[in-house]
Amino acid sequence: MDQKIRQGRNSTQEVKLTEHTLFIVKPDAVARKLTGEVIARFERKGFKLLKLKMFTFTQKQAENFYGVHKDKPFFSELTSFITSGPVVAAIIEGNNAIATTRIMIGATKSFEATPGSIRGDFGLGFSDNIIHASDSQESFDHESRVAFE
Ligand code: FUP
Repeated sequence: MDQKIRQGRNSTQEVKLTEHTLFIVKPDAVARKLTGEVIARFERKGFKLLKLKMFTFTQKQAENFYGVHKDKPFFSELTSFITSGPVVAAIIEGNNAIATTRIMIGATKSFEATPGSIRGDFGLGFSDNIIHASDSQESFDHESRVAFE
């Protein structure tokens, strides 16, 4: 369900109420015992945790999960990193979940991510950048299917 919010005299903003998104605490963050810190940020923000799962990606699952990047030069680095240890996947619910979560995680390169964001506060890596989050409804549908299959 969407709701229009007035922003001044002539503009409105669409807010997607009870939208869902997926985030994955990556192997670097699980190994550094940051899982609780990361999940807590989403709970404190007001999101509702709907599903939580700890698992280790198989190579096949990783290639499927990151299918959009299959022709990129960094694809094998990406899949070898995400399969390197356990991850924690979560599905959360809340207003504008996809866009808000992307703001909360920060820029892809952790060393450029704004302090206050998750990557900005906890990491310096690129592949090893603490957290993944879906960037669209389409990627949420695909990624949540792979992670919770
Ligand atoms: P993000 O959505 O912020 O996780 O970033 P992308 O979907 O653009 O990239 C997916 C993952 O690939 C990122 F976590 C980082 C990694 N990556 C590299 O390792 N090298 C690159 O050149 C680009 C991305």
